[in-house]
Amino acid sequence: MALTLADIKARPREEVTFTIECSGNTGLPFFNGGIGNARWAGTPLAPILKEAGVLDSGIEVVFWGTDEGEIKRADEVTFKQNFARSMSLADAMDPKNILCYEMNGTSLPADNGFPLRLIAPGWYGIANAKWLKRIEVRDQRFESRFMGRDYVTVREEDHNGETVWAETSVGRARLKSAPARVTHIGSDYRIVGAAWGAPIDRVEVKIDDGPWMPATVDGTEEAEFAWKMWSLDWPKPSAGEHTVTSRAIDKSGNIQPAMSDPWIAKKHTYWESNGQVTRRIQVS
Ligand SMILES: Nc1nc2c(c(=O)[nH]1)N[C@H]1C(S)=C(S)[C@@H](COP(=O)(O)O)O[C@H]1N2
Ligand SMILES: [Mo]
Repeated sequence: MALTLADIKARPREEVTFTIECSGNTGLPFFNGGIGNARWAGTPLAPILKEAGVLDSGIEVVFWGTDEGEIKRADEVTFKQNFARSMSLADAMDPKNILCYEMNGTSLPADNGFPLRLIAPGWYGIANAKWLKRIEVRDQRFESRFMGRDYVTVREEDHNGETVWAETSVGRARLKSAPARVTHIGSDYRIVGAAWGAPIDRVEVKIDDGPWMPATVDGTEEAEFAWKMWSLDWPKPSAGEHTVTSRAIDKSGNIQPAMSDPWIAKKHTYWESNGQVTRRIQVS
């Protein structure tokens, strides 16, 4: 099935506000800004797959981008390949996935995937393939640099006392928050930040080694996949360096893990890092 951009734009339109986080956004000082929120518009993917006629043997959907690079595998096999990411057929058929041609009310910018990208709400950045040129259904699990070599999380897991090392392809977004900035008017300081990755119940903030304090979470934005902004007043901090750490708690009661939590500490690659983010603040 071949579709022009005009064909795709003529199909039913769907919008979603979705915060995309790069799975490499560690929260460590060298990379903590790899995230952004936008209003994306496009047409649902599932009806197109259905119209194309997926065979019973189809299990995996591959999204190919126009960007390409040289691949050199550990076994020395070398070749040129376009960017490619895949999803199981069940994940791809999620009615929330859209083939997106608009960002914040304007044509998708070149950097963000013009003419067309996948928007897969609830997934880390890498799943949201940009510059799409082909979508195909295959009857085998698909491996590529961006499925099976890069964007692979290596985690040491405890299974009833036995250590199991698991290598998994980066998947769905995880519960996370971060302090974004500290503002002040005179001596009245305020910490503002964001929380995302799961339905947010509340956010708590710790200054230096003090107790966790409840932040005020902005209740106006009800979009399921959009980050929530939060703030905490910080009256009259003493001069000098302080640390500010936040943790999000989701509606099921899960708490964003500390960096020392085994979930983070026993993860040996930097992908999918949803540990608590600590920022350093200089008050003068
Ligand atoms: N074709 C293609 N799609 C891609 C990528 C890429 O390199 N090529 N990078 C991915 C990664 S790692 C991220 S974090 C997001 C970034 O999306 P943005 O540029 O709209 O923020 O795009 C994803 N889609
Ligand atoms: Mo990324």
